[in-house]
Amino acid sequence: MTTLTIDNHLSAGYLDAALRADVLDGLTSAPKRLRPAWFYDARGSELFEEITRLPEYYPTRAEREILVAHAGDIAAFAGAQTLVELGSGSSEKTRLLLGAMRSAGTLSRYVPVDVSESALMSAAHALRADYPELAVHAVIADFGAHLSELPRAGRRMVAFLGSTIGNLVPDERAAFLLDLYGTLSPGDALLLGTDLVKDPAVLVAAYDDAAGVTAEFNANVLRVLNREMGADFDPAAFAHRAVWDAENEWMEMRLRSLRPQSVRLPAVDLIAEFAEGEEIRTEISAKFRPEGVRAELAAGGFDLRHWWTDRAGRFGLSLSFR
Ligand code: AVJ
Repeated sequence: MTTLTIDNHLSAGYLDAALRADVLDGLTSAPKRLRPAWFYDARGSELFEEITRLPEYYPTRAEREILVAHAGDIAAFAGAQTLVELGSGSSEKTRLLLGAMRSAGTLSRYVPVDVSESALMSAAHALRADYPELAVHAVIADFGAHLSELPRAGRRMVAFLGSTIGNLVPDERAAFLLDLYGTLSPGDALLLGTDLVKDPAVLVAAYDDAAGVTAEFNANVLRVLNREMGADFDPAAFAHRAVWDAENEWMEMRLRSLRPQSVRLPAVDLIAEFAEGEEIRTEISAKFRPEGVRAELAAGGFDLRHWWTDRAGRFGLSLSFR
């Protein structure tokens, strides 16, 4: 029988306080910004799942192609009993890894880590049928803040897929990798998905799809602020923008105010003033080069030993060791 354990590191007030602090800081900065973590309420998580099926949004398919081809090698190289997955969401690609680790005869425990309790619960329940012998230890946590509280027993592989690391700016990535290094033991592995630098037209299309799903996803953050903070954003008064920053080699999503407007945010006692055309940066999504991935990992103490891409060379998956 599957055993299911749940650790909750997010007290009722934690997310609320983090949201308020972040929104106050971000909307009083110039230029205005919000953290991409706030996209992912239930609706935002659904919209992201929809994005992963869009013809323009290649990263999910490209990463899945790599996992289909190499999950067996990954399981053999890592030799881990525990798979820890950061930002596990729906845990869909995870099945490829779990299956390979089970075939390799090493798998005993899966530790999905996510801020979304609903995503964790449905993923854990969906796995029970297919992996009756697997111990699932779900951790509700902000992986930026609670890395040191992850369960430690046995050799571990930490999977951080989907290029979610690209949501962090370089300084944050460095801090994250050092933190992660600190919580791992020698021989533990890091499986890291990184979207690669490519033709900007391909990138812009991936973040500005023809069906408008990404625009909906972007505007959803305003609905989250309205609901959680009693704000009065009019989502229709902002336009979705996807911009390639060639110098930093990252995509930016922005929301551009279509007219001058004042927005009330009673929860932080703020009235945010927007000029016509003023933008909020809602996400960066860094794109990587193989040598950059290796260097960032090395600076964090990780030795990159295996590197795979999809056939079209759009996405990279690396396996490094502590
Ligand atoms: C889940 C953060 C990897 O940056 O590509 C998709 C989120 N944003 N479309 C990404 C996203 C716009 C995605 N990550």
